[in-house]
Order: sequence, then structure tokens, then C-alpha cells
Amino acid sequence: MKLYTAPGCGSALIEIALDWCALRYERVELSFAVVAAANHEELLAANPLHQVPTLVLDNGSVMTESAAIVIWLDELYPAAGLLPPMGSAERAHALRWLLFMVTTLYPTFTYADFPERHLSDDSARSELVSSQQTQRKRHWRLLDRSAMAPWFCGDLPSMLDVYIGVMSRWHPRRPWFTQNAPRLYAIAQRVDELPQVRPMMTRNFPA
Ligand SMILES: N[C@@H](CCC(=O)N[C@@H](CS)C(=O)NCC(=O)O)C(=O)O
Repeated sequence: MKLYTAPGCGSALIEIALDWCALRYERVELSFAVVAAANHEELLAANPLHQVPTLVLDNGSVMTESAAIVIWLDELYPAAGLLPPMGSAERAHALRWLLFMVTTLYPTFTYADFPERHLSDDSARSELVSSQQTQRKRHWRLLDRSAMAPWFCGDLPSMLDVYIGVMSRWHPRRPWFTQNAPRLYAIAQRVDELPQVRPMMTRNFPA
């Protein structure tokens, strides 16, 4: 397998998931600037959206969308425990909020990172960035109220905790969470230390 990554980006989620399943893969590491420029021929051929993570499987087929990759890996390697067991109440909770994170929270970063794709006027772009940042904080607070303990899905860690750990590194960043989303802050601090998470978390977010 070949994984297209960029340090500190959403590809960290899948680097961690692959480590968690003890899978070997080739990493193609690009800078965020290269990803943002949208003209890396190999990545473009694999994924016309030119996003990371993009995973090219050994049979040549391509997986994109972090949540799809996580669910697919969980189907192949259920014993790893990326998600709570099939049919459990915890899994329903996990799927609901995993999809929330990728369909509702993640786009606030996409719009705020690339406002020029949507608006030509500078002040309208600033307004879009600021409104996405406000929405994002609202989404984080909602997620905080939905967290179980000690992990997001209860007794066992899952990829939900990894999403919280990775995405809380992005704006408004970890210190904001201490006051505004304390349950998520505790989860994020805890998930960083898991042995299956720590190496890739450190690689993506060096101190
Ligand atoms: N829905 C995708 C989002 C992936 C995504 O937006 N990745 C960012 C990096 S964190 C990216 O590649 N952005 C470049 C772009 O959208 O042009 C997922 O969950 O995998």
C-alpha cells in the first residue's frame, strides 16, 4: 500500500490507523504547500480532489476519505479495535460522531484554508474564514457534550479519540479546549500517549 501524506494534516489519522493495525505501507510525504498547489501529477491521478490521505492499495485501487478508510480497515481487522464492535451501542455512537467529524467539522477547515476557491472579494473571504472558525467552535462544544468517559466511546479507545487528538491540534488548537471542551481536551491528552498513536502523533506534530 502507498499512502500520500503531509505532516500535520488529516493523513496523520490514517498513518495512526495503519500503525494501530500493524500494517506496513509506503509513505509518500508531500508538504502542505504541495498539496495546496493541487498539481502533483501522481496524487492528482490517484485522487482528483488532490487531498491527503489518499491510499493506493496493492491491487492498484484507491481509497480516499479518512472515515471510509477507517471503516474499511475495521472490517478487515476487527480485533485491532479501531471502532467499537459491530452491532454494539458504542458503535452506533462512534459512527454517528465519526461522520459528524468528517462531514460537518472537517469542512470548516477546508473552507477556512481555501476561501479563495469560493469567493473573490478579500473582505468576503475574511468573513468566511471567521464564520467557519465560529462554527467550528460550536461543533467542538457539541462533540464535547457527547463524549463518554474515559474515551469518546466509553471504556476503550477508538479512532474517534484519534480524530479528536489530531484535529484539536488545528485552529483553535489545544489550549482553547481546556476551558471550552474539557472532556475532549482530556481525551486528546490521553490519546497522544497510546503506544499505537504516539509515534505518528509525534512525527506529525513535533514539539
Ligand atoms: N474528507 C476528507 C478530507 C481530507 C482533507 O481535506 N485533507 C486536507 C489536508 S488536512 C487536504 O488534502 N486539503 C487539500 C485540498 O482540499 O485541496 C477526509 O476525511 O479524508
